[in-house]
Amino acid sequence: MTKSEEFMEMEQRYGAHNYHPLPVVLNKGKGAFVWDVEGKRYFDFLSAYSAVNQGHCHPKIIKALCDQAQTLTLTSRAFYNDCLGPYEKYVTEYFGYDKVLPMNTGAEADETAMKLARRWGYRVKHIPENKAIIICCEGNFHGRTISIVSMSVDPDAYLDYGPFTPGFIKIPYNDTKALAEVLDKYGKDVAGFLVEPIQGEAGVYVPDDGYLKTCYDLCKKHNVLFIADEVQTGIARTGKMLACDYENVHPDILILGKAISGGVIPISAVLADDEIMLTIGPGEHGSTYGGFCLAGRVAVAALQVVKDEHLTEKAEKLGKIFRDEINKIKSPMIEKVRGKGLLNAVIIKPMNGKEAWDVCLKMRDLGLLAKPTHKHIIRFAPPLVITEDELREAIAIIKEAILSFE
Ligand code: IF1
Repeated sequence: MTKSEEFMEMEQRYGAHNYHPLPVVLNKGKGAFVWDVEGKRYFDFLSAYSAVNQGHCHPKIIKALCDQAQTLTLTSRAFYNDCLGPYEKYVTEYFGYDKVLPMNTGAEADETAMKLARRWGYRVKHIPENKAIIICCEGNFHGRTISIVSMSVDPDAYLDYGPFTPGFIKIPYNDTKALAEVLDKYGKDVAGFLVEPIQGEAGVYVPDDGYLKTCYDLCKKHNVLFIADEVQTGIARTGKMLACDYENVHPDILILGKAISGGVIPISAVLADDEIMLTIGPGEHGSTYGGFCLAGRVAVAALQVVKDEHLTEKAEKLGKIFRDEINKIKSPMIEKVRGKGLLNAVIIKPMNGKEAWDVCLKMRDLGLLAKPTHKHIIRFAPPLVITEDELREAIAIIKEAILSFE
């Protein structure tokens, strides 16, 4: 039995079976690369679902982690510390909001945003008690808690997890008419509209130009909060600091996660101005590790790397090269390429009994890791620190893998 097989068998035996990983066992990461336990190097084209935008084990982020870890890791929010205030100042100025509510995972941040929207709905908009509605989009992915899967239309996400949280109206994504109709009918009881600027899990579904701005304007017309889940699209991934920046939309509530820590520790954040944020008072929400010392130091370092290394501009430039080059590959397997910046996906048309999973296995053999989402869509999202030469080398691997099935 190889070392890889040993580790895979251990996970099978002792771990819950809530994932179906690609058969590869990693034990090292640096920049755009990861290595398996047999020492083979791979391009990482998933970046832990856009958490590792700054590249694996970025020295400046790791230094911030190690320095703080040897000093003070966690005080809880029962006391003040010298990390949280500086982080809160940094991140609110970075994105242009009055305040931040620090949490740990993206799902917790989405839950926090929904609680804030409901609180604002009752205490500022004066929606009748327990009548607040949040509008969400079909095809969404906001995490895996019971309230979040109550918004899902994906049976894998919600089946046999009921009963579900009430108060959600689902509308088709990329459909401003549907939003307008729901707001005309229920607007007075609607607290917020929760949307991903690009739907990641749905297969990097990029909405029409103007979609976000039109939705934002409809929300303003009906005194409804525009809530952007930028957990996956944020932090330079799409070629702008936030995907909402493409349409100059400033969300009323901004949800961040993943790359806010550069893939080092779980950090998420909910940003909003005082009218919304101060509807939650002491003892009314929180988390043991939310905004803890390590998070404060790591997040500042990780966000500074994004600016210092111009990762937004890089993602924009390299994303165009990626889509142009993939579109040049002449293969009936490539049905469509879509994305923005370095958040892209290729829709694979099965051929000769081979499908997206087989393409991913072949790419693995050739030294590149990516994984299908929804069977026929392969997401390609390398760390934003990848160089143009490395990107072109990776594209050559993708091309060789796809053409190998002809
Ligand atoms: C897994 C998907 C992606 C997210 C958006 C909130 C969250 C996520 C837009 C929750 C998390 C992760 C979860 C991860 C796989 C990955 C994923 F396939 F699950 F759907 F990226 F598309 N909002 N997405 O994308 O953040 O609680 O996970 O920190 O394995 O579940 P989280």
